[in-house]
Parts: sequence; C-alpha cells; structure tokens
Amino acid sequence: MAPSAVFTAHFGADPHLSGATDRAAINRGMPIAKAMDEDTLLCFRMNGQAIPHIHGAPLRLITPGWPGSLSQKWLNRIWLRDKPHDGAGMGGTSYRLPRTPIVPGAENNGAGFMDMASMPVRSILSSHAHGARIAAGTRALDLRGAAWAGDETVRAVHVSLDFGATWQEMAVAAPANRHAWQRWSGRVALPSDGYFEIWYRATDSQGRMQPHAAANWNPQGYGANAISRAAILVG
Ligand SMILES: Nc1nc2c(c(=O)[nH]1)N[C@H]1C(S)=C(S)[C@@H](COP(=O)(O)O)O[C@H]1N2
Ligand SMILES: [Mo]
Repeated sequence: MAPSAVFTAHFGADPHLSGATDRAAINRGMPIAKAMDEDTLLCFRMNGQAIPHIHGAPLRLITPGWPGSLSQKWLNRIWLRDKPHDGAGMGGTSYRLPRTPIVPGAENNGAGFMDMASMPVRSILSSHAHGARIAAGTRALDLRGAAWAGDETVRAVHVSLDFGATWQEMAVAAPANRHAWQRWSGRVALPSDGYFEIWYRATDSQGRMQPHAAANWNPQGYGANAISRAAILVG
C-alpha cells in the first residue's frame, strides 16, 4: 500500500436521512492501521446466513470495538485518503470527544475535539431486570451479565449491593475472540429483605474502570460508560 494511504472513507447506497438527493448520507473513515486490523471485516454473510437488509446487505463493513458509525452498511465504495476523511459524520462534534474536558452543558462546536477510537469499557446485567421483585427470605442472588472494552479485553467485573461501600469480584469468562463481549457471573449474599441496588462495574485490561459518573462530557453524549444500577425489592 502506498505510504500516502493514511485514512479510509466509506460510502453506502443509502440516501441522506432527509431524503434530499443533494446531501450525502453518513460516510466516515478511520486511520489505516485500524482498517488493516485482521478483525476489521468486509462481510457478505453473518453467522453463515445472509445479512438482513436492515443491517447492510449485500456488503457491510464491520469495525469492531470502535463507534458503530464506522461499520458502514450497504457499502459500495472505499476511498483511501492521504489525510483524515472529512465526510458527513466527521469533524465538529460528530463521534468526537474533547481533548481537554469542558464544562458539562457548555456550548462547543467541537473544532478542537478528537475522533473517538476504541470504545470505553462497559457492562450489562442480564439476570435481573431493574425493579425486579425477589421472594421474601432470599439470602443469595445468582448474577450474570456481559462486559466489553472495545479493542481491550475485560480484566474484572465487580458487584456492590451497598452503594459502592464494598465490592465483590465476579468470574469473567475469556472472550470468544478478541473483540467479543465476555460473560460474567457470580453469587452475592443478601443480608436481609428490603430495597437493594445491584451496582456492577467492569475493569479493562489496562486497569481502567467504569467511572461512577460519566466523564469527559461532550454535546452528543459519547463514551458515557458510568456504572449502571439495577434496583431490586426483596420481600
Ligand atoms: N450506510 C450506512 N451505514 C451505517 C449507518 C447509516 O446511516 N448508513 N449508520 C451507522 C451507525 S451510526 C450505526 S450505530 C450502525 C448501526 O448498525 P445496525 O443497524 O446494524 O445496528 O450502522 C452504521 N452504518
Ligand atoms: Mo450510531
């Protein structure tokens, strides 16, 4: 590849969301190193089956670990560029974060922001819905869920039932492949009947944890990976 190929640009067959024919639909791009990663795929099939049209058939780009907007659907053109791409969905506040944190709620046109790359660590709880009722007298909960950290792996998941005062480490399974979600599970003791919240927090392979509040505020809310809380009522 020519050394001048430093960035990609991807285009799809869809029209602009407004229907206007003189406006381009989203067309984003990424640094060439991510494009050349062996996990960045051009897909004709999904799990051995045809890709559903809504998900980009007949050809879709998959850029795992990075913002979903880099996984171009109905792909019909890739342009290799000698500078960062400047199409629809690039620049300004689109998929970009402040380099220096700004005051939450502040007006900002994103001129000094940087493109998002790997997504920050997140986790979900799949065993209990927010607001679940648990039978009176129950003294242990079997929890499970999944966690993911973009280009990184998940090193640990911890759970707190006392609003963050104490944390218990869960078991975390290895990822099925480098960019896959990882399942976690574990048993936690319930001290009594009553109101509890299940707080669950993943840590990535670099030691970065989900924060207690969303960090690096930005106008479009990207990267907000704060700890989630599921309320339960025992009894
Ligand atoms: N051609 C095209 N590709 C696109 C988009 C789009 O509007 N047009 N949206 C992007 C965004 S922002 C996301 S989050 C994902 C959503 O993919 P999904 O519908 O398969 O979940 O597609 C991406 N690829
Ligand atoms: Mo998106």
